[in-house]
Amino acid sequence: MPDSSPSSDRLPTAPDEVKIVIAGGFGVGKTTFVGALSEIPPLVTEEVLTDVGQGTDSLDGISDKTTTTVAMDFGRITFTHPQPMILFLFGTPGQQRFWFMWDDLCHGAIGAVVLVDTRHVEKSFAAINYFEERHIPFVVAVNQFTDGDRYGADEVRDALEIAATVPVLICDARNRHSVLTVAIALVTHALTAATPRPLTRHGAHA
Ligand SMILES: Nc1nc2c(ncn2[C@@H]2O[C@H](COP(=O)(O)OP(=O)(O)O)[C@@H](O)[C@H]2O)c(=O)[nH]1
Ligand SMILES: [Mg+2]
Repeated sequence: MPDSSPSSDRLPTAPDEVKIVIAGGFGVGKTTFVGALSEIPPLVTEEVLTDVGQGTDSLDGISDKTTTTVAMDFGRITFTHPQPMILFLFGTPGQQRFWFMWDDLCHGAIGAVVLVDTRHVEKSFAAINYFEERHIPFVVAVNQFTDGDRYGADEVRDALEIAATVPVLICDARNRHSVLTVAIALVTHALTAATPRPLTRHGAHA
């Protein structure tokens, strides 16, 4: 039977099991990203948006959004080539009021994808700060919403003052090939960056 698992010749030597975090502001496409990439039905802890979030969760530009992630999204993808590796995907809850969970979610992760919504790039600024401050490797994935302004990678890099060493990619969170490319870019970036130091339980480096 042909091997249908994703493959890439670009993956550097990696541990058998790798955890990555999918982060970014509210409504940038994190749940969509995990769902497009996961080989198992993603565990999604979505709740229907209610009045409780009114005034807190800005639906500006995402008025058709009816659910929100209250704990996390979880997915998994298995690589067999160039070596066996299981990638565990953890999507963060986007709303500021759930940020107390981020340190736990990021514990043991080799790095993060920060998704950026082209219509509201500023929504992902706090996520970028979070990973920068903790020296956790990350890549930025610009999610091109069809009805949004078409920001290019350079414009997003300038707008969010992203360091030249951080890869910025264009992606479509609904497209499996596209999100796979982003995930591989993150693993490559994280494993080729300076040897990461182990994280303490609180996300700070030991
Ligand atoms: N046009 C377009 N819509 C998207 C894209 N990614 C996500 N969406 C939609 O944007 C909305 C918010 O996505 P969601 O994954 O729930 O965002 P989250 O809050 O970051 O988890 C949903 O209605 C998605 O279907 C994309 O790349 N293009
Ligand atoms: Mg979500």
